[in-house]
Amino acid sequence: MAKNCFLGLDLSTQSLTAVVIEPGTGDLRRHAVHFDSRYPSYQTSDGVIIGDDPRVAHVDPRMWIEALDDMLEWLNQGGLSRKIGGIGVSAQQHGTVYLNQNFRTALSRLEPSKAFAGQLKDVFSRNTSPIWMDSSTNNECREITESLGGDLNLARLTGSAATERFAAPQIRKFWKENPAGYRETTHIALISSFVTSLLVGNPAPVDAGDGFGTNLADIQAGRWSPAAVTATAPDLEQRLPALLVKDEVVANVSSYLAARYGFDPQTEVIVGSGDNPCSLVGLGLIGKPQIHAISLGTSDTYFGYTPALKDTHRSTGHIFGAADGNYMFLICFKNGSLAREQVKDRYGLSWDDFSEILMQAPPGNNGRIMLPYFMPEITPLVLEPEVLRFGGLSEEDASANVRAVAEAQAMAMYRHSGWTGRRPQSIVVTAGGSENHGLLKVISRVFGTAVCSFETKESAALGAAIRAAHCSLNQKGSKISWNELTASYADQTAAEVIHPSPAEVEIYHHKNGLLRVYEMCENFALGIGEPPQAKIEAFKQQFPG
Ligand code: XUL
Repeated sequence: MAKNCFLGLDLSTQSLTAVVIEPGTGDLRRHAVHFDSRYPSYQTSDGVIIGDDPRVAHVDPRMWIEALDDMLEWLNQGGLSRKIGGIGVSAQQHGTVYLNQNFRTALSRLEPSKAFAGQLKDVFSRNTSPIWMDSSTNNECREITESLGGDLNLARLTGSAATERFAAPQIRKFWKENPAGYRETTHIALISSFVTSLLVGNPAPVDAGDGFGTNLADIQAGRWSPAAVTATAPDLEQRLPALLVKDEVVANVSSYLAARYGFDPQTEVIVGSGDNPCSLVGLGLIGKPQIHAISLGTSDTYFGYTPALKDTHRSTGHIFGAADGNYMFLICFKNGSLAREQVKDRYGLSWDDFSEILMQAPPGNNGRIMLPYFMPEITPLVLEPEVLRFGGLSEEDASANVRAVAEAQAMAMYRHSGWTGRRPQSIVVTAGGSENHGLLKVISRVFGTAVCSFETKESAALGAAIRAAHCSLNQKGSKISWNELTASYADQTAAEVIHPSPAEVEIYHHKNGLLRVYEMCENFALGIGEPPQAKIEAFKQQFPG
């Protein structure tokens, strides 16, 4: 039986998605399992357990295991699993899974007559996993920053200043609050390495795409940093997965996976990675630093490929590893699609109405600005959620609020991505929100650049499948390039491209333009700047409706 297909699994915030590709044919099969509706007993809302403190965001990892069981069952029932030669895992980044000494033995003794879920109930030393939306570790971030010589030094060493959602502060908090639970923990996986472990039947390594998003790695050396590990918690390194800087085959699927879910025992599993590093591959951006990407998913992310590390002084944004052993930059915004949804629902609109309002809107919104911190925000760091309105933006005005949320999100991306170097020649937009043409139009005006949307919404799962194909085929000597593999899926020449007019761009980039107004509003809200009124008036005079 020829095994020409490759499987990408993406465990995102709200769902588990599978994409199966057959390189060379352009064929693509997809399937998704949604957490809230399918597993109500875990009481998640948009994939997360909602507690009283808006800064805390956890998930019971047993829910992810159930979803994996269901997905593997779907692949088996449809006859797909036996056609698969290699598997790549993508997952929401930064979440940590805490495992006890039963983990290894339970994986080696799985009985093929039963699903994963029932057999892995007792492998956890912590019942829930903090995920990327958690911002409850500000104290631990401060402690780690102090031990490692300040924000700039930490960003230079690990690729990021101490960041609330990252593994290091999360692990430190767990160790401080529950030392007995920490002692019981023998292995701390990232979500991507956890899912990979289930597929191969052993604790699996993590790649640099996900591993650099921990505040624990030395990104120059490509290994865990002894200083960062020591600053986090005692005896931590022995609990961490191995760190790989380049895609590699980790192992073949476990005998359990072959026996229960119909995979060929020779099916290879490559090292898992984060959803954003996988999207970079799925969008065809490896080796293309001139094109940047925006993912409008549960989080909004702005990212791009960088062939070499540049020594920039900065404390915002992140550097992660890319699939080819080079790097990518990323800036993450928590008030992404959920904030847009809040505004849409507040005014009883459909997504079509929302997009239409943006398509019709004159750029600039007459100087009216919203800071849409419905939840604690990552960029800029806002720990107490609050929605702020400036320039006479009335809460009753549906259209003005729709414009204000979309413009604020695009302007935050522009403002906080300046440190990454050259502005892009073009931007490709992916994930759910990329279907919204109004949003694409706003982004093109704010960035002053051509914008197109990516046809396949599941760019992370697609990227994971392409990474599996690239790694597996090249290890067998086939010398297939990233471009050849992505060409049939990431053909941006076929997409509709939006070009902004110079006059529209000027409304944001003029010295009295909306970007300057936005910056002042943001600084004012953060308590580091003057009230923005004068700048708003200057904008209105310069661009009177
Ligand atoms: C990136 C980030 C999110 C998650 C969820 O740093 O936190 O994009 O990966 O998708």
